[in-house]
Amino acid sequence: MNKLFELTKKEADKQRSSINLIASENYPSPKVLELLGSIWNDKYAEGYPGKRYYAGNLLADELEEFVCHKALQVFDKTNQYGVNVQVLSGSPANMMVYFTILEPGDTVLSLDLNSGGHLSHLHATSSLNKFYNHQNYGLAKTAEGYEIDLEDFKSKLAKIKPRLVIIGFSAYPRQYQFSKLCEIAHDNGSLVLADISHISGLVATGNHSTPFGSNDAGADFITTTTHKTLRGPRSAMLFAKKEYMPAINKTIFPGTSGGPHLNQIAAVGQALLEVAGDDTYPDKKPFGDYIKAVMANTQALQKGLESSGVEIVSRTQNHIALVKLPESTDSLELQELLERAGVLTNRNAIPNDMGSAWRPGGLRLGAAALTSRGIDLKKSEELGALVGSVILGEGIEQLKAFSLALGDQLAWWY
Ligand code: DSN
Repeated sequence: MNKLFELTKKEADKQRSSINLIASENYPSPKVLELLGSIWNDKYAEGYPGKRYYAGNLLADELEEFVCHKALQVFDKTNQYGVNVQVLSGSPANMMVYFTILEPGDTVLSLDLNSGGHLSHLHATSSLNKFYNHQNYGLAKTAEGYEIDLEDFKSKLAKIKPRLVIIGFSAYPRQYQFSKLCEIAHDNGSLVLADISHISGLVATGNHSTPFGSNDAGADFITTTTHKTLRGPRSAMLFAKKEYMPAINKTIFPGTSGGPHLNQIAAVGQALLEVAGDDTYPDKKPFGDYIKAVMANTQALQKGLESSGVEIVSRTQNHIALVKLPESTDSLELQELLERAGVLTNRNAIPNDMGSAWRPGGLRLGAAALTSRGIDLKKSEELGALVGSVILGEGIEQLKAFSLALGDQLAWWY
């Protein structure tokens, strides 16, 4: 066995024995992985179905058209959107929107990183800030934690008049009404990009409001990665109102990208078949039931965390539980300690964080991956309580024993 296969085997063993609470990760079906490693990898297909620059793409045309059709069937009930499935991942998908509709000097309004925004939403460190101006809206404290500050959102829109508003988050445990936010932004004359990378599984199953809407109630552009709650391969999709599709397609090819990764497109198609109920994940559960279980398990995890005395930033309404760490905690050391006990998490910034990006003040947890492995409510709550104890400085041996046993018990599909 060469070094690469040796490492892959070790990683598989490690994944199987790990308790994965990273909110942006998941375990796609073996069919998704099979297609990702399939002969679609061998083919170049610059262009779009019906207009390719190399020979031999009739089946590639059929594949891409099929996957686009499935994507629209799963997400768009309005028949107002088109989709491009050639984008390689979430951050490039967002960039394709910027390159399509922004001119140098245009202003973009998005949620700031500490409040749960994403790096690719033109955070201060983004290389794209040399082309565009960037401003943030923020969160307001409510009885449930922190939620989008509608007054701030409205007043920033009125004051800044951004060309583009981004609605979509990386560490935001609450739900929000896309139609309301889209209407406010459109009333102001701004275009809207909804980045549903984290919640696309929830949106697809009606467990979160949708940005696919008619007229002003819908986002103009919608991006999503396909490997988080959607449970597909590492890839992305870019939806846009039909009027913007020719420009979006042109930005992607030939504007910025070469040949699409047909193997990724095929694997995304498999994930969409599973979401639509045309095929199933190995546990045979309908995808809608899976998403409901993810949300219930996240609540159980949060209940366990709270029972240990840990502080929750905002009460979960999705697949994310966000913890405010005690002031004295070094979040990097905590993350490493949990990993040594077999539990994978990621340290994360939280609203009003005084820590650095390397040692922020929060810990983000999610139940999407463990739910794919069949964890139940009781175990999720126990796990939350044990992780909570470790956060507060106790019980590392108990957590280690629990995670070892749980890793053995949970399903493993590969
Ligand atoms: N790591 C992913 C997330 O957590 O949002 C994407 O950057």
